[in-house]
Parts: sequence; C-alpha cells; structure tokens
Amino acid sequence: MFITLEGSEGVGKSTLIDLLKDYFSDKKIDFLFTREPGGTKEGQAIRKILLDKSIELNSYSETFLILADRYEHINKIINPALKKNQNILSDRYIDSTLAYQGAGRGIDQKDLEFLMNLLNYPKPDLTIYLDLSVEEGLNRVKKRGKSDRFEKEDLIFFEKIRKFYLKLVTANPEKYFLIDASKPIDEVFDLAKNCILSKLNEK
Ligand code: Z5A
Repeated sequence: MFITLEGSEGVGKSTLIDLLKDYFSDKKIDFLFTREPGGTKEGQAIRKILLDKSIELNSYSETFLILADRYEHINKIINPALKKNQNILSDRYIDSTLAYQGAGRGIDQKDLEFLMNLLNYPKPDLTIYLDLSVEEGLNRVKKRGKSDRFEKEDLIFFEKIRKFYLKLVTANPEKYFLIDASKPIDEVFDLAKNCILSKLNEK
C-alpha cells in the first residue's frame, strides 16, 4: 500500500506523521515513513539547496532539483519497498510538484506531466490531503520559528496552491481523503488512522 500525505505549509503533516508512526509501531503494523524532498542521502543534499533562503533559483531549476530528488527516492526507497509489499507513507509526492511548481510557480501542467512521466513513478493508492486556510497555516509556521525559501513567498502563492489541491481532491474523490486540518490534532489523527486502516482492510 502506497499512501501520500499532502497539504500546504503548517497544515500539520509532520505532527500527524509522528502520531501515525507511534500508532503503527505499537500495533506492529509494518509501515515505512518517508518524505520529499530528502527521503534519501542524496535527496537530503538536494533538500538543503531547495530550502536555503540565501539561494535564488529559477522555477525550472527548482523543478529539476525536485525531480532529481524524486528519481532518487523512487529508485532507492519507494520501488524497493513496494517490491517487498511494504506499506509506505510519503510526506509529499507528485501532487506537491503540480501544486507548488505548477499552480504556485506557474510552470505549465503539461510540461510538468511530461517531465514527471520520464520518472516512471508508481502511483499512490491513496492520498490524504490536509486542508487549512493559508493564514492559519502560515501563522502556525511563524509561531514555530524558522522559515525556509518557500515560506518567504506571499499569500497569493499559497492561495494558488491551496486552490489547486482543492480542485484536484474534489475532482478525484476516489483517490483522495480530505481532512479539515483546523480540527484538534487528535481528531485529525483519528480520521487519518481510520482511513488508512480501512484502506489496508480493503487490500
Ligand atoms: N516542495 C515543492 O515545492 N515541490 C515538491 O514537489 C515537493 C516539495 C515534494 C518542503 O518543506 C518544501 O518543499 C515545501 C514544498 C516544497 N514547502 N515548504 N515550506 P518541508 O518538508 O520542510 O515543509 P512542509 O512540508 O511544508 O511542512 P511544514 O511547513 O514543516 O509543515 P507541516 O509538517 O505540515 O506542519 P507541522 O510542523 O506538523 O505543524 C506546524 C505547527 O502547527 C506545529 O507547531 C504544530 O505543533 C502545529 N499543529 C499541527 N497540527 C495542529 C493542529 N491540528 N492544530 C493546531 N496546531 C497544530
């Protein structure tokens, strides 16, 4: 089972993943937790560049770095795990590229799809999307302290990203599970956990 987690800044992906890690480990259900960018050693080096506020990147250069990270991730982590029938949960994946580089940076969706198809990527069985207003997400990030190269973008950038995600999710209800991320974290966790368990039971 291949699950991805998506959403904009500060929606609570990392917090939710920590809770899911504890839950599945307690229940002895094998789950591999991974992320983009930075799921591999090579990807961690790429992630440093992508998040470095002192670096200016052209939108295409940013996209190529994201895709290089993904190619490493697919070949070194995702495909080997899927071959072993392991359950995987990735914090961000292809939809982040369509949302951030496509809707956010303005790169043509067809160009992105063409480039991503070159990666021959496995498709997720389920994507959990955490939805939150841009203002609340950015407030949470501000309270947390440190910001990165993406978080210095303006509200309009993040509004475009959220609008894109919502369009994608509502157009494909069979593939996506939307969670209102303004709910308390224990409710968000229960909804995500129950959704994953029912998907595992289906398989
Ligand atoms: N990126 C891209 O552009 N294209 C791509 O294809 C891919 C990625 C794959 C990765 O950064 C960046 O890469 C990302 C997009 C870009 N943009 N940025 N920035 P990252 O992995 O470092 O950042 P992120 O994925 O956006 O996550 P984040 O900013 O760290 O947020 P989060 O993990 O979703 O949230 P959190 O850290 O769990 O929670 C934030 C705070 O809110 C924290 O203090 C929590 O205690 C609090 N919180 C969490 N849940 C709740 C609830 N339910 N209520 C109240 N407070 C809460």
